[in-house]
Amino acid sequence: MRFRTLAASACTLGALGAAVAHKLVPTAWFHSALRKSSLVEQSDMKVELLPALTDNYMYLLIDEDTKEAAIVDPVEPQKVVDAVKKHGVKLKSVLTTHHHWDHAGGNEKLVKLMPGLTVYGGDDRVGALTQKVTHSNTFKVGSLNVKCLFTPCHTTGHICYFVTKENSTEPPAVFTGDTLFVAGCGKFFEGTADEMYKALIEVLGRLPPETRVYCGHEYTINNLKFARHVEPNNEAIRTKLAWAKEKYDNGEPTIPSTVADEFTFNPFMRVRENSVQEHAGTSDPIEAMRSIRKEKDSFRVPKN
Ligand SMILES: N[C@@H](CCC(=O)N[C@@H](CS)C(=O)NCC(=O)O)C(=O)O
Ligand SMILES: [Zn+2]
Ligand SMILES: [Zn+2]
Repeated sequence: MRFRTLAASACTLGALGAAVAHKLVPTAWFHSALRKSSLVEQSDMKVELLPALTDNYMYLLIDEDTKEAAIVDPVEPQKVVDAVKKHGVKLKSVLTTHHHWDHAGGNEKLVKLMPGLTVYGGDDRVGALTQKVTHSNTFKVGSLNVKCLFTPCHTTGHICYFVTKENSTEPPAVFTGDTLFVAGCGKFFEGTADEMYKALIEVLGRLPPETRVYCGHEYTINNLKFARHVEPNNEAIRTKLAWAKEKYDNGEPTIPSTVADEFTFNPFMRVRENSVQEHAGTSDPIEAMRSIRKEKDSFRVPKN
């Protein structure tokens, strides 16, 4: 059983080859098997982080007032059904960030397991879509307000979901899929540096600074190693990297972060800073965005 899992994982390493695989895969396998779920509890909303696949996250969002819930990117539907049962909540909706299989690939199975769900998304390629949304559309999850933020670039139909509770003193939440990661951003598969600049700086960057950021993947350590390469003298990056390694070693998530924190260590959120622009060899923030994304696409992540 164990051997088969390792063999399958090795295939996905492609060009790295079998020699490297036999050293790397057991560690990665060990960690992905041990990834813990975790619960962020506020009096207005709860968010349960549900690890899925190798490094994806699904998020169960619970409105404490009504016990109604939504699930973000339910790629492993059975885990969602189990979590819904465990919390004793009424699952009403699916919030799909984008159509890629590692995010939307469980939608069809989930609606079969739990008929009647509203499936939100911003792209006709999203499986089982019932409610197509675009920028500034709003809807409710129980008493929580959800606002759709259109952030095209990783894909042309990418949506982030911003969640608030009226009159609450607690921080809002944003589910950012493959647009904003902790210390990184998604690849520009279907868009441009200009679009990612708008998404990160003008849309997500203008949310309240305390907003908790729940992203689509656990990429934090690799992202911070690239961030350190861009800004070797940024102490916030080094501190966050040491913290993230400790979390990883305990099988714990590095999520959520906050919008304010992202501005201190995420190079893609820092393209207006001199240090990032100097590294990119430009004084234009959009050119800097283009340059560091291109560089990260072929960045060889160091061991330490
Ligand atoms: N570099 C990724 C490879 C997988 C990948 O391409 N992921 C997509 C999202 S499914 C992405 O946009 N990654 C952002 C990045 O590599 O900086 C990893 O660390 O495993
Ligand atoms: Zn994606
Ligand atoms: Zn993804």
